[in-house]
Amino acid sequence: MIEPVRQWVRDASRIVVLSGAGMSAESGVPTFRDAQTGLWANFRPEELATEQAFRANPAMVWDWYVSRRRMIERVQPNAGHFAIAAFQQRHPGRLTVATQNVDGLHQRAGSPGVLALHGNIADDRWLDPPRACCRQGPVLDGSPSRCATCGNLRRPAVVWFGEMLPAAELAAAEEAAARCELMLVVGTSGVVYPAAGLARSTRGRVVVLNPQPSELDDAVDAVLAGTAAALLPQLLEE
Ligand code: BV8
Repeated sequence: MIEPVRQWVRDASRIVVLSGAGMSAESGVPTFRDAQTGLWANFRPEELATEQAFRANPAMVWDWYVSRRRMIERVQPNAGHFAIAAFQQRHPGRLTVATQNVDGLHQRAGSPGVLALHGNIADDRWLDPPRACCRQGPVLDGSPSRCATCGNLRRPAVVWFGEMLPAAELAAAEEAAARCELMLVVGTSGVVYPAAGLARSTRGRVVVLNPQPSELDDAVDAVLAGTAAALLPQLLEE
């Protein structure tokens, strides 16, 4: 099945890659379907990645992000990330990356203009709108820093469940999806919206790259059962 898809890549003047956690699995980043470990083993990501969870237990949720940040600092982009970036270098403006991932690995592989739909785990922001007094205090391990005057907390600059996606990135991704001839949906269970909805709203052909079945398989033109690091070099390298 890979040969027709290679031809679709050659024929497409506009391509979108919509990536999820499986894109980074071969870099050693656990996916969201993978069981949480340690202190968080009893929680589902949907329960931890929320404002409510953070307000209820800032230290526990903050610790989860600190441990994920430390793990992401130790990993590298994989052959799938590099195949996408190399294609973008060879064909400027022809391939757009819209990612659900917060690990920054597409950017570290050299992809330009990555649409980070769910933010970036390496960045922080204020939990409540910052006041004139809000100055970032010391980041003490185990708890988020807070403004010494008003107690405003620092939080990871990611999109939590129940929060709106960044409007500019989402609009750009919707525009790219509407205009592309081909969308490669790589390493996502297709469960989380509105990101997964991009695969259903595009006018182009849609191809899923995933070793397992996904929620999107019923609505796409082809499913390539395989991994990101194995399939993307085959599809994108001339
Ligand atoms: C929103 C950042 C509007 C945080 C993430 C009630 C109220 C409000 C909203 C909702 C609601 N009920 C439902 C919703 C919508 C909700 C949603 O979709 N929930 C799901 C669980 C049903 N969405 C939202 O809340 C979004 N916002 O709707 O706002 C709104 C606002 C206010 C009020 C009303 C409406 C925000 C969603 C963003 C959440 N943040 N991340 C953090 O990282 O901590 S999402 C997070 O989970 C990831 O970023 C990722 O997007 C998602 C996990 O999905 P995947 O990427 O697919 O990963 P997964 O592990 O599931 O799958 C991995 C896949 O890879 C598997 O298929 C596997 O087979 C495959 N794989 C494995 N190895 C490989 C591989 N593939 C290729 N190669 C390999 N080697």
